[in-house]
Amino acid sequence: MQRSLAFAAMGRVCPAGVCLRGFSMRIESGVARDAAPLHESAIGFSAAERNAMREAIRLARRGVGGTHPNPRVGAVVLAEGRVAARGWHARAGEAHAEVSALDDAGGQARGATLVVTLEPCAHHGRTPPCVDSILASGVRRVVIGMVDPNPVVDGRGIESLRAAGLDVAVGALEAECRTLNGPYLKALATGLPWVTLKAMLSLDGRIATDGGDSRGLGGAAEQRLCHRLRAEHDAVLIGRGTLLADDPLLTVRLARGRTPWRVVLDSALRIPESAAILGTTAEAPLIVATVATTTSASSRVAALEERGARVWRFDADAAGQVPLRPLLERLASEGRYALLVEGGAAVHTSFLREGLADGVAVGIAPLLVGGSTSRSWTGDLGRARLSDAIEIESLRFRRVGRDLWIEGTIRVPEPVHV
Ligand code: AOF
Ligand code: ZN
Repeated sequence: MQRSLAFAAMGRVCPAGVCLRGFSMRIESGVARDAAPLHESAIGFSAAERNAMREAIRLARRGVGGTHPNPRVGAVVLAEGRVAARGWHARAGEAHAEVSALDDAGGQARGATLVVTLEPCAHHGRTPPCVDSILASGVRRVVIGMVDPNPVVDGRGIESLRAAGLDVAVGALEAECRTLNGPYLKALATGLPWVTLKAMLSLDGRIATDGGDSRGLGGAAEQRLCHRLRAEHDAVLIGRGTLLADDPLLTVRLARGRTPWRVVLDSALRIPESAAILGTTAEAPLIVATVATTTSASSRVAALEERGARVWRFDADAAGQVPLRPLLERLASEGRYALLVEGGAAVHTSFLREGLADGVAVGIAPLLVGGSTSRSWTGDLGRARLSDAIEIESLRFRRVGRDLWIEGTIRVPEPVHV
């Protein structure tokens, strides 16, 4: 279906240089190669159209946490230079953004401009082609943020609109539109989810005291933010160490939104039956990822499945652990395109060493914890020189209650082999 079609795009390379951090994405299609260049009119946007695109991006963000495996899309109808109607895509299977904006516009769409963050689709999926609705609406001009790399679209929407005589401009606020859909674009290009590593630290860089006390390191506002972050992701992941230390539920309780899938890395399948998270499997899927193969494990598998957990087995990696890449591939293939990793340090370190992390979300509490064995949120990254350090870019700093929050993306995640 749509997902398998999407993954047909994997591994393609980018002759046109349309690149999203460490990987490349090909946007050129058979259709586009033979027709006029897709970006032909990329420089012709009015100030009103750029502002409308900004509004469309804001609208699209309302879909964060709900749309995958579909993209986040927003749309605005501009009539006589004013925003006359708005729409966004809320979740897979529901109306596409441009169709809901056109519905909202009614007769005002005639002769107007449609501004949409992603190329309209031209295929019959769970919903009919948006291009048909656009043509029926009487819209005269369409301003598009970026080409949809989904192989079932990939330039065909633009070509159909142009073939019908509409004025189509592509590339308005393209960088922002790409950032909006980082997880969708990454999953389409690589078959892996967008991975954000989340940690809470003291001002002296520790995640806990020497005795392992970490509860309440973040203030009340930080805890609400953490729940919102969960709601914005399709899955959250922790290691068994964190499960044993904190006994977390990983549900969304202090923010609006639904609980994401929960994933626990448990190579030997020793998750205790008393773990609180096992009481929450009716609320959202719980996946226990393991490499356990022995017969003794099969009774534990049965016990976990009886509690409603799903057990995913993998062949162990060289260290006897759950191999991260196959696990991530499976999550992406199930439409989980945005993954939040909540630790602990060994798990974060593995993601960083294998070059599988895309972003960080780190809180810093104004507390000095000290200690001689207390750790930071990363372990040995195999970087001997400062010049080899993993760099974080596109930084955003926020004050959250008494704490400081830093978010950013990881620049060129290079695997380290030591
Ligand atoms: C969306 N929302 O606003 C736009 C999309 O099978 P469907 O109907 O869910 O279509 C999915 C594809 O349609 C999606 O992967 C993307 O390529 C395209 N455009 N999808 O869900 C939207 N504009
Ligand atoms: Zn569509």
